[in-house]
Amino acid sequence: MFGKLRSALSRAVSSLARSVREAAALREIKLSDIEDVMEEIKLELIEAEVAYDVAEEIVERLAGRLVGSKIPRSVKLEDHIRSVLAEVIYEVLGEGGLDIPEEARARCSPGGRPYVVVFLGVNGVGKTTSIAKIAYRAKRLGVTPVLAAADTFRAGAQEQLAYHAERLGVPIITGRYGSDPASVAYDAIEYAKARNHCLVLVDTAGRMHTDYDLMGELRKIVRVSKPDLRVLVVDALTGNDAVEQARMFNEGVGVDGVIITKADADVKGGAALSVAATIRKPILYLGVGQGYEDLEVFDAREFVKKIVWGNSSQEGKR
Ligand SMILES: Nc1nc2c(ncn2[C@@H]2O[C@H](COP(=O)(O)OP(=O)(O)OP(=O)(O)O)[C@@H](O)[C@H]2O)c(=O)[nH]1
Ligand SMILES: [Mg+2]
Repeated sequence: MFGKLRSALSRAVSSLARSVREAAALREIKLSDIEDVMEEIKLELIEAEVAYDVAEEIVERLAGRLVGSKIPRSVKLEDHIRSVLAEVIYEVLGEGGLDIPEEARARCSPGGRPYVVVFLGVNGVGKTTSIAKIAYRAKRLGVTPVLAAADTFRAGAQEQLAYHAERLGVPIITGRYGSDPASVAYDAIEYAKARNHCLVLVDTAGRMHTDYDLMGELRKIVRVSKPDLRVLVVDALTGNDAVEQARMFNEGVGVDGVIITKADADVKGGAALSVAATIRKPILYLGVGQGYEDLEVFDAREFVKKIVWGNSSQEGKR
């Protein structure tokens, strides 16, 4: 995963080390020592599908930290640069988020309102699959979620979610095709309240982020179901388009957290970083395959370690 981003960062460390080695031995680092190499690093990041603005922010923060600094003699130059780079990326990326089933369990109270999560995103990004994975995770934690099949738009969507509900042994509220998706979400919440379920996961129809009618429909679902969390699902493989989607959904409906799917097939790795940095919302999970277990809680520190130091314990498995 993320090989391209990792090698771009690794090259960045080597080039920076080369250009500051002499300067650092004699005096403080000046902007002129690193200007060229900063431009090179920016381009490398963009090639790894880091959004332009985000690449620029990383490079500016990096220069801000290095210019005027003296490298302590006691540390290896490359290691020093690497830890500065890791800090910068961590700042730009932000913290990870919460784990939905854990959160639902923590807030659960008899007779209380269930924890309601609405999933948003364009067609085929993996909304329904991610819901099934979270339902699986919730069940293992002893929380039985109610699924709301509020995609009454795409043929087969109801059956697709019902198939997962049956396999996972969790209740589902469905609706007729063409019926109001907001009412399906509402019914699922009422069902959960009546039977003391702590979590409701609302599936919605995929839509183009440019489709304002459908955006309006999503806003209605959100108004009616008053979710505790609006989760945007984006596909890592769509690269820069994922950033555009994030911006549009965040402005059009509001987004509280993000799931990046298909990270297992993503060699570039820029999307995760760019989406979180652009809308300043936490990444909650990475989708890493098609099975129910293929969902990783996103750990920002671990992610940064993986892409900057490249020695994660997870890495050997892929
Ligand atoms: N490799 C991989 N495939 C995934 C992942 N998440 C979802 N998929 C696949 O992506 C395809 C689309 O997933 P869906 O869950 O149907 O996507 P959706 O967003 O609900 O699609 P619509 O309902 O049409 O908008 C399926 O073939 C999934 O198996 C992932 O993390 N990794
Ligand atoms: Mg779907």
